[in-house]
Amino acid sequence: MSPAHSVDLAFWYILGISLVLLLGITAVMVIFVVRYRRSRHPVPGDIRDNLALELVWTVIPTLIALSMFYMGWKSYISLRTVPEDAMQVEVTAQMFSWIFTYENGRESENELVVPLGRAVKLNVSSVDVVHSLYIPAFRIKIDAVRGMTTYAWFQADEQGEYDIQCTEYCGTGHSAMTARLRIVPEQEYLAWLEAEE
Ligand SMILES: [Cu+2]
Repeated sequence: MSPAHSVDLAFWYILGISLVLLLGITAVMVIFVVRYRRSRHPVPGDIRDNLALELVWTVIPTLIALSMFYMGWKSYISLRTVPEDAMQVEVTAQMFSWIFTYENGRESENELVVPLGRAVKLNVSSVDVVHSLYIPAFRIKIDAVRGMTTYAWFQADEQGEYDIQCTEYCGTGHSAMTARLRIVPEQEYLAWLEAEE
């Protein structure tokens, strides 16, 4: 499963459980308010030392919380595990643009072009302040820090154009620090790679 897919799965799983709990708790609350109102039940029942009840309300929420952790953990692992055959692109952040450097030395500014169907590893750094590389379409977001290299990876199985944004406030030009990601067929990518800028 692709990282983007497993991130989405974790999101929908947690949202689904939240909805079930919201509706369930609200329904039980309304029923209790009506059924056990003071005019009908002036003396409340004593439910202390109900071992079965205590076990149920401890074990079930624990299992639910652990399963949510498991879904998040699995998507995190897939985001951090880069396929061995991934192509590498160096990403350099600066106030206020993105420089992409390819394996053959070609550079492009604010435009990341990658071939369809190949894993792409982005090695991210900064020449000045802290920036953050964000590609929402592929659910990846990683800080760009001077003096260290961080990474993210993705694989596109469809042609398309997507937004890249800086998501760490880095100065007055921060809001304009955007770039485009273009996914093109392999042949078009190779032609682009060899073309002069
Ligand atoms: Cu920035």
